[in-house]
Amino acid sequence: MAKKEDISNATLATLLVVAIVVSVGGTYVVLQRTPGITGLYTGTSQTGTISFNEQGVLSIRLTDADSSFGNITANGTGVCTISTDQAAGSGGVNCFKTEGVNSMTLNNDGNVNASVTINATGFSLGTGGGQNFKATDSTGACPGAGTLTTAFTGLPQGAAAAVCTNMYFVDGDDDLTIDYQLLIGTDVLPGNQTENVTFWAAQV
Ligand SMILES: [Ca+2]
Repeated sequence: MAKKEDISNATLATLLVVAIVVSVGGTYVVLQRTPGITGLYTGTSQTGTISFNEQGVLSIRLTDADSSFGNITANGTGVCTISTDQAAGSGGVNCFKTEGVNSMTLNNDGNVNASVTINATGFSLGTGGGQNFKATDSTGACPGAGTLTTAFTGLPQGAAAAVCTNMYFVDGDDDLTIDYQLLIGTDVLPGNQTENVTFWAAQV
């Protein structure tokens, strides 16, 4: 009987250890799987964030990049003054041209307003010669007093001159009409001349 009791005690001891291990382990697993076990609730609303960063694009384009005067015929009695906003055969002083109204159109196709300037490579225009430009805003692309060069102004070969200090980009309000005026001296020899004109944009 004594031997039988010893075996029973050992068995009971082993079962007790196994029971303790199972109990502690089970409690640990339950604690790991139970959300909000701390008892701190978050309430009935939660606030997160959504974000983005709009990228500014500065871009202008000439949707009409040609302002040919065509053939100019001077009477030789004084400086020829003529411009691209005049009809063929009329409006010139001491000269006329074969090309009708032939302006350029500048468009702001970016998504930021731009300060626009202009310069050119230059013609050989003789004694008393020179060239001018002007901008016309027919779409609301350059609102605000003093921001648009509306009268013929010297077209420089060096430092660019202001066209519009705050040109809008919104579609439908983003076009400027550009015209040019030439003053051609009587000592200019016959022949074809071409120059490049460049518009420059800076973000405002
Ligand atoms: Ca044109």
